[in-house]
Amino acid sequence: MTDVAALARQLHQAQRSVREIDQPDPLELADAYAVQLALLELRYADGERRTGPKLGFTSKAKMTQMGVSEIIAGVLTDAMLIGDGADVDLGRFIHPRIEPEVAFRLGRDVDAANSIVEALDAVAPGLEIIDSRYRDFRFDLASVVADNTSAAGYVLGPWQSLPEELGEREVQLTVDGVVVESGSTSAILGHPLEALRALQDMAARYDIPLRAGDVILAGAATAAASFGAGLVTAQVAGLGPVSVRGVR
Ligand code: OOG
Ligand code: MG
Repeated sequence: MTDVAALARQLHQAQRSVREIDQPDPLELADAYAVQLALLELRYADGERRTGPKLGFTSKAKMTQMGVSEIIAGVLTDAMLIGDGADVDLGRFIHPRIEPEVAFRLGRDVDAANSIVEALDAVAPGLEIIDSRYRDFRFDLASVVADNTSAAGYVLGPWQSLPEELGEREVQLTVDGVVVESGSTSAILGHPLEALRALQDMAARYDIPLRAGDVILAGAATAAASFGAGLVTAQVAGLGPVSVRGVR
């Protein structure tokens, strides 16, 4: 049986000490979400505040890159937020990767009686820094859920009101001006709003809160790139760019 508290402590320590750990013994998905919750409690006890949920593996590109086949959810905190265009010290991370995201903001609470799509009040281009706490960035579905879906940092471009249509928008990830990944918002479960509907389903199953003001990352449309020194920019057509600079 999984020792939920012990694995949460190990993962928390790995993140804080910037040291990778071995993958845990196989665990059930429900236990993995319990570990994630316990891990977040440790971060809250350190003074961090939850800022919203994030989705993982909502695109084939990501599933194929990591060898998994199911959508997962994690939690963002204020300590993970990095300003648009800011420098970030790569020493904070074990083996960071970076990926383009579409970010949404909730204007009101969502529960079973109302639709998440109707509760949205803004959208922004985003970047997510992921940093598995597991050796060599290798994991199975349950172990990455326990590790809060590799969440390590996120950057938001300017918030803007929701456009009529968000499907089939070109997504590009560039490093020092060179395109390293490209795709389309339609890679995110066919449409980013489908990812949000999937999140609402998961929220019911796993008791995930969806609150006014929450920031939601819908999941990367492309594979992640390794994050080293240099300027990384994500562009989502019509939403504009968002950037972060890795520094050593
Ligand atoms: C897990 C996180 C996946 C996404 O956008 O698909 C994710 C990982 O790849 O380590 O954030
Ligand atoms: Mg992501």
